Amino acid sequence: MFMVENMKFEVWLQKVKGLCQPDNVVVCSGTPEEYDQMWDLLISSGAAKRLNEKKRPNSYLVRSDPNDVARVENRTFICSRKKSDAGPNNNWMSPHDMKMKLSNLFDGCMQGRTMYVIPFSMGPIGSEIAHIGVQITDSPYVVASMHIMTRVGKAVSDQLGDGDFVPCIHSVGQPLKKGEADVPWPCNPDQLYVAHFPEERQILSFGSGYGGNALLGKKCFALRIASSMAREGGWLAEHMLILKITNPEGIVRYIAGAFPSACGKTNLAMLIPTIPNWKVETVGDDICWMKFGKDGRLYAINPEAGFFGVAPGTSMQSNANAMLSLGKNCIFTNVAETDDGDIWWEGMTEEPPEHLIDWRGEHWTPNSGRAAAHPNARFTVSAIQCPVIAKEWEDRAGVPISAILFGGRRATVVPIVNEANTWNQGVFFGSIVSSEKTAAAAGTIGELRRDPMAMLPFCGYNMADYWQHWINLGKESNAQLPSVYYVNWFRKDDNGKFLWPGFGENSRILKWIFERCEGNAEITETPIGNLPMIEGIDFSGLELSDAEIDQLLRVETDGWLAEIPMIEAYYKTYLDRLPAELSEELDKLKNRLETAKQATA
Ligand code: O2Y
Ligand code: MN
Repeated sequence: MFMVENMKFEVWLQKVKGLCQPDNVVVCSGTPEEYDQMWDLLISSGAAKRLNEKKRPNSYLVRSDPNDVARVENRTFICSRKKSDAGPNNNWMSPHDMKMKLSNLFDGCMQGRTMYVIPFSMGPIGSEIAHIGVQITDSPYVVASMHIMTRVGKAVSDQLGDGDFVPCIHSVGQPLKKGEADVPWPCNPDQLYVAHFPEERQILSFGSGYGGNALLGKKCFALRIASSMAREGGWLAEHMLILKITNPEGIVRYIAGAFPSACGKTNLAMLIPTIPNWKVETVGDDICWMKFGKDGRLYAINPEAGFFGVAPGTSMQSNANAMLSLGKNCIFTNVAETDDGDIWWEGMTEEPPEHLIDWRGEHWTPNSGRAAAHPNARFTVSAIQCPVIAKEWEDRAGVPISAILFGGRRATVVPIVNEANTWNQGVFFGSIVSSEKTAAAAGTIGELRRDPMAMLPFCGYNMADYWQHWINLGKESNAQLPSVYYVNWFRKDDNGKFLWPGFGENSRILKWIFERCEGNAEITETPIGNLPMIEGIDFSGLELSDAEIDQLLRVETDGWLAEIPMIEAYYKTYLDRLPAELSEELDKLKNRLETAKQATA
């Protein structure tokens, strides 16, 4: 049996074992043999199927329970001692009440099952930016997924030594009585809790085996708990991709970017530039931890080791590098299965196959009138399989960040790119990130959802305190902070047609940002921030009229003035915790817009 020699680990393990009462305990070694054993178990339980070896070597299709298909925000809790410390952005329960509830639920919850104990590193082992966690779980699917999404194995236990780690306890919440037959995907959605204890840095998750609810290194640790650790330690744990950009002269810059869901974050992270001789490579697609280096710059690591991407909509057109990553050694969850033992999802090909087995395991044809893959179907793949993974992606020192992008999905008002004049204005940009709702629910299309820094579901404490933390970092004496940009790829014309082609063409905007960082691009100062000069962006070869370019780069004074009361109302939800610096930024914006309006009246 694999051993971990750590006092805190030993004491905790015995306590959890006594509570959960598993039939067996396995401390995971992270070896390929262990990975294969998990799949043998998942195949024999009926949860997984090995795909056609010739088409998709060493890859598996998993079907979850139809009631356990996504992160469940309304069952996700921040259990800080004070409710106000969790903030209006989080569900809250007191640590005492949550522990009472969960100790009842965890009592005997692993009977008839094996308890797996997974020491894992978030970030390159030995990096000063990385941190270690240990996840206990009764799900072999979670073990296999953690092998891909995090670093698991002896090197992690060696690094841990007698040091500290974030304890993460997970159970699918379905014990087995003696002789009771298991179901393919055990779960307990009626008793689902994903609970975070930021003050004691602990995660307890019960009832779901899926994604962000169950792979506790990802959203739970790397964002919710880490954001709270980062506040204490003077660093940043962010919901950001990390890009490496190389210009034709070979100069390299790194950019981080936060975007709410459905804004093409993974596509941007793996973008193929359309402008000649520029190169874009991936460091991370979802999470970014940044700590100050001795030179005062922010150095970033991707704490994850894999991608857990949304499958539907991913194609050779939208994200060729993601598709090329998926040739082998993958897990596909809730996608459809083709007749030749491969996988398919909506958007993968222009024409759907004539027959499929859908994500629920039922026969499907194009006339079935329902999606073949679940809209939140996922691929899980090691980052190393991405053809454009940057060689620095595992650098222990991290990569120095030159620019931070914030962006949302906005059909109107917001220009394609806008540079903050100061750090505080950049924090203001992040605090007002918003996307139009794309859900078809009546009356919600076009309605704005504020998602500050794309962290609304992931900030482990009061969002207003989080903004204050960002502002305070700007006051660090030797800080050499990145410049901040707000981008909007989703501007539409008056007929509702997207003005900007997006995808690889976004490289034109990245080029301008890169050149700004190099000090080689001019700006126009405007009431909303610094906009590019028209000639500063390479629009060559795009079918864009002068009027359309003007619309992409215009300051819509009236539209912005109409935003002010909406931002004020949003800020009011944070009461007196709102940083004074953000109220000041809002006032200054309002004044500049009013002055501009009067000047043109
Ligand atoms: O539904 C889930 O559990 C996955 S959520 C997710 C997965 C990968 C990257 N980002 C997200 C997200 O919700 O931001
Ligand atoms: Mn995400």
